Amino acid sequence: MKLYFSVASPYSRLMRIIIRQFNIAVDELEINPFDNDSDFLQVNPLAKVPCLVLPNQQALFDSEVIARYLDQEFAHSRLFTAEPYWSQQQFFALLKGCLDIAVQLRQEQMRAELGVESLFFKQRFEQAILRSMPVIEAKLSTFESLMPASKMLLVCLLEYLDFRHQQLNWRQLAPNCCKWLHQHNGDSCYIETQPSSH
Ligand SMILES: N[C@@H](CCC(=O)N[C@@H](CS)C(=O)NCC(=O)O)C(=O)O
Repeated sequence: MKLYFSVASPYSRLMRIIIRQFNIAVDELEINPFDNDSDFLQVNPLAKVPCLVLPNQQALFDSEVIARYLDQEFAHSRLFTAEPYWSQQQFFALLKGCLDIAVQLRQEQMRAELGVESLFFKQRFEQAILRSMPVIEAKLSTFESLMPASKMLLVCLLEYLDFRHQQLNWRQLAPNCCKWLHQHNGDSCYIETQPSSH
């Protein structure tokens, strides 16, 4: 299998954490999705990473589809299983939604570099993240144990906020998430996949 990824992408990071945690044989191919490489566009017309290409050449995207595929094939379907079931699924959706907005906010930074930033959307995205952090903090404490996929995604989210949006100072709004992060981001699969912008 082949994974198209970028080191700055938090969605790609989730894939790379799963791949490491379960020792899945995957060739990781680093790309910049904005380069519009023709081989990449052939497998994912959306031009977004991550994208997994299976041995039969079938391409899988987006990150949640790939994660659920890897879970079923290589992780005994444990990654998305925890009780209470719907609360755990909802929490995953909350984290993913917050990450989507953090990535949109990053795109506003890129637009600012092009001189076409929208203050309205920048503030809207920032406010959504700032509203979500205390909700994530409160919900986190309600689970006896967190669904494994959510644990991985929460590390990806919090460290992406540190990487791209330090000005938001999420630790002030979610001090228990900060403690939680220190207890959960030390494994090699997290350290090896930390975001960078090289
Ligand atoms: N919903 C997609 C989002 C993927 C995504 O937005 N990836 C970003 C990098 S973090 C990307 O490839 N952006 C390129 C673009 O927007 O053209 C997923 O979960 O995989």
